[in-house]
Amino acid sequence: MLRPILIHPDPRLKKVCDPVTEFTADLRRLADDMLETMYDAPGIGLAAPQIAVTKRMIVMDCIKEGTPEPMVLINPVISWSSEDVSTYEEGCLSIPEQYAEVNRPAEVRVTWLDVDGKAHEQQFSGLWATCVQHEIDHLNGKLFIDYLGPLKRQMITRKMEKLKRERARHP
Ligand code: K1U
Ligand code: ZN
Repeated sequence: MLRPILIHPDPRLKKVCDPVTEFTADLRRLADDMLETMYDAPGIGLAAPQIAVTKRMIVMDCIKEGTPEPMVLINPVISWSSEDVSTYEEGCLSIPEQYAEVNRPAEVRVTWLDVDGKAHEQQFSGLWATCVQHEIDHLNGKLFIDYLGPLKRQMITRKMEKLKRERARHP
């Protein structure tokens, strides 16, 4: 099932999300809904708070061409970050059509649980590293515009307020 994606500014995008403690059929359905919503957008990642679910859960697939590689990460934790930094022009499904360069560690090691509660650990590099950090930020109420200066951030926020007013007038 497709879920509506929240648009910034929204207080639900600023919350620190709760860890997942129960691995139920509902959780598996939520993971399926998140992947469907991400592919439909289209996007390369999606975090649960973007669909108004305050749980520490993200999905990603950074393969742009070829066989898809959907990933579901529950309670993800960055256990190591490289000193090397990479710069990527990021976007966000909660901030449509706005892009800005963000510096982040070029490589990260992440631990997480899958939908069965099984533990995993993997090192990410390239776009996968950028995306997993962007998505984990969402779980802590942080958006990529929080890395920008106040003027740029305010300009984007005003554009999003206008977009939301227009969408409310012409749903
Ligand atoms: O979390 C999100 O809002 C999803 C976001 C993830 C992301 C993009 C760029 C850098 C870091 C994290 C997106 O997927 S925005 C859309 C996007 O990047 C894209 C869409 C279609 C094809 C390829 C990329
Ligand atoms: Zn985002």
